Amino acid sequence: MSRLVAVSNRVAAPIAGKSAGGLAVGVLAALRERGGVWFGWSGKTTARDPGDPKLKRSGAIEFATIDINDRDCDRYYNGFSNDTLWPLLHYMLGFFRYSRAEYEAYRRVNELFAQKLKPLLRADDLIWVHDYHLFLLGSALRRMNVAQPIGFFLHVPFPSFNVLRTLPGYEHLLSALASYDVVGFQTEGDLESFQDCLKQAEIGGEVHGDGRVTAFGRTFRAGAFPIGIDVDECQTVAVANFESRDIRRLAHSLRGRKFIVGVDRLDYSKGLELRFRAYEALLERYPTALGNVVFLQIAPPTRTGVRAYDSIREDLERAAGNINGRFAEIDWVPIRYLNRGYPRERLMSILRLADVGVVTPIRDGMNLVAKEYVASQDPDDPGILVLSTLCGAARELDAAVLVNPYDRQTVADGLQSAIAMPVAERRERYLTMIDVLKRNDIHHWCRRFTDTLQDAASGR
Ligand code: ADQ
Repeated sequence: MSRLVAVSNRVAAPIAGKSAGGLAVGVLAALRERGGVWFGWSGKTTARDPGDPKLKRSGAIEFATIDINDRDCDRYYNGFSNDTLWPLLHYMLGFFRYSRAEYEAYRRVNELFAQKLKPLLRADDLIWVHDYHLFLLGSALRRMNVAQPIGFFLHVPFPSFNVLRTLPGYEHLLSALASYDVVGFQTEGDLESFQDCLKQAEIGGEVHGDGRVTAFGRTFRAGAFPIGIDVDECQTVAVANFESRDIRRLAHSLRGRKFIVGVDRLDYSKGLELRFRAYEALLERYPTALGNVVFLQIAPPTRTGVRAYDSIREDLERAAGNINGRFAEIDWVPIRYLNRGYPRERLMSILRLADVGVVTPIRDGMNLVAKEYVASQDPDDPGILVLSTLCGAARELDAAVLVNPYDRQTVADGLQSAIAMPVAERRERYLTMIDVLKRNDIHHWCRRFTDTLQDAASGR
């Protein structure tokens, strides 16, 4: 079997007690299954030439990391990746900002990744590039005569042409994607948006019926590969920690009240303030909820230093303070808002304890927390997922209570129906969803993508 070389912006060696983002959870699971190399940024910057990658082995995985030049790092990461591409790809043009200098830094960092990765490669490697920070890596590697199969997976949504063309030079991104052998998206909808962009007159691409597309003089595969989770691991971890002191303390503090949980990175795409306001609407509309429901939101800060992220924390603290000030009683606080990460084991048990999991992003490629919430439930007495229609997970988890996150009344009604749902209906919905999750788990996702890549490359 070929060696798998995964490449992403950051490399996340598993550290007990530290939270990993969605991409890291997926890449780690893929590499644990078949071993290989994970290459990416160390998180450090340097004023000198970054030198050779630092190598560190942990079990079957070799971690290879490089530093990035001081002058490019902020423009590449905070700038073009997170202030330009992230809002663009999430259809949130109100946050979109563009600077030519930041794009140039992004291009240079993609080149640097290619230069430092090339010497580590073996002839039979499969290279799997992850996410929007590295759109240009495939074309940079091809210019350096790297001939191994290279695939690209986008963890976030792919927008429609009318949104994409907001970006000056969007054609460069599309043409860079044509250097890969396989380009993967989270949903059929994202794939269709991509195909539609290629078919525009100014691009002149062609979509063949068999999963291949031709554009910029190359024919390659483009497909939907919805990311899954490790269902068994999730269940095992959730059960194993359920009797821990922390979880017992949390359960005791609820005093039999209904328990709603939300777990997200602190990001404007996750719709957290709208969610707080929807919970406020629940307390306004359903007097039985007063004193009888507790909402716990766990949201560790990310991307501190990116302008748009600095204000979210304050907005949320204000909203939580408002709602608690308005409704709290001497022995009941309606919202518990925790602004920090949690060890994965504890998190899965918290999800298991919750009667309702609320996942209401205003745009999300997939959303693994939605899947983890379902997987961590007790099959005999499962909780219910209230899920945004605007995330990739809603395609597979259509037995959840689906809501439009912009409509606070609908979300409030959805929360109430989840709280009041009889156990027979909860079990039925759980069985439908767990079946979907097991059929498309993380191992299936990884195998499907790497098999497609291997296959595309042999037909090349
Ligand atoms: P993210 O935007 O990071 O991922 P998500 O898919 O929900 O979002 O994954 C978050 C992961 O981090 C989950 O596994 C969750 O358990 C973990 N996590 C979140 N908050 C945590 C906390 N407080 N403590 C510990 N762990 C925490 C990106 C895309 C998504 C896509 C994934 C995977 O934005 O749309 O689903 O990649 O492709």
